Amino acid sequence: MQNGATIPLEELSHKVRSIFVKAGFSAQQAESLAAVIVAGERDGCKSHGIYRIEGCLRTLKAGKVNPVAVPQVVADDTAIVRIDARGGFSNAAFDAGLPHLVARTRALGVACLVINDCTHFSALWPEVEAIAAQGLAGLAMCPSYATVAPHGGTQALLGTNPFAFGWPRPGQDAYVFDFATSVVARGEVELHRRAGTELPEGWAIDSEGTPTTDPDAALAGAMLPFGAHKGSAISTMIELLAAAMIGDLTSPEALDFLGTTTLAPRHGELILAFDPERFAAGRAGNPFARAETIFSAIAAQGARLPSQRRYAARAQTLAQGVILTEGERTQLDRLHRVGLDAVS
Ligand code: NDP
Ligand code: PYC
Repeated sequence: MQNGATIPLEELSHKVRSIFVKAGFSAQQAESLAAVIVAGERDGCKSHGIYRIEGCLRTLKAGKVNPVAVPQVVADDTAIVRIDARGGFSNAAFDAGLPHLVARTRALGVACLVINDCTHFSALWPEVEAIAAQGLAGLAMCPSYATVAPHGGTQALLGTNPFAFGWPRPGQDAYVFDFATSVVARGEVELHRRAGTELPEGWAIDSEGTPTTDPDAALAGAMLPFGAHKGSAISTMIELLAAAMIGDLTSPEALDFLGTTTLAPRHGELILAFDPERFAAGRAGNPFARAETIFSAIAAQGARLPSQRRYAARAQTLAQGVILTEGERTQLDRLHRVGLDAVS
């Protein structure tokens, strides 16, 4: 095997779960954390895969996450389901809230999940994919901490603020996109730093506001929004909807609260779900069939759908296991053996 060795998915899940349990996370928190991290490795999404374990442990060691938080669900007969994550990671909170979100969306046609007071580091596609698996369309967004300069600015202010959408496709994988509203996720910059490689041009500026391809200078300076003023505005919208509107921390507030970008930030998250059949009721055409017309027309031009690469990576992993480098396997073993003492 070139550059690595395969490990069965179940073995990796077990190992990641037990790293978290040994470090002091409850079974509920460890299960949800391991699921999202292993899903990242399974689908070839390295920026939110096993390399994030260290960050989770560092955040725990610094006392900035509640490892035994039991998310509290507040669901009534309105369209807003609230989850108080109690300072735990967002993942257990989402898992606890999903059945309520689905039930309210089926009852009302549209509903949302507000997660408050969570610690957040993960990709959002597992969440919109889980909503799409219920036959619903989903939108998820959250702030982060101030690491991105607004278009035309020179200093970090916005977060990398991810934005994800899922649309169910009966009988096949959902249409899903999920991206940072910065040019790339900050995790990609960190992976370049670790590999000792230069960043592509256009990703970042240094602390003086000058364009840079040096990952260290970029991490000390600011990343840039994708699509210039357009990404900057979408990122600002996320600060408004998924922070100010839900009574939780904006990206600059999250950075002030935490005081560092080396730990996972505390803030909230907003997730919306829509029942396409309820919206289309009484109008001509089946929304799922009409969606397929669009997807086919995209493919007919030779373009690919978002998540197509990810689903292909997943199929390969399910057949062969996860490929990890020797360095990754050594680090996993070390985290398993040494626990919190392995991180500073
Ligand atoms: P990418 O730019 O790698 O990819 C974004 C999306 O675009 C994916 O759905 C991807 O599908 C799709 N895509 C990529 N290339 C193409 C193409 N040529 N044609 C069609 N679709 C394409 O993502 P980012 O680096 O911006 O973000 C990575 C992850 O980081 C996200 O999962 C995000 O949630 C996470 N993140 C989390 C944050 C947090 O605070 N929790 C903050 C910022 C980011 P595919 O996967 O199939 O390539
Ligand atoms: O990759 O940009 C990122 C990120 C920030 C917080 C979690 N992920």
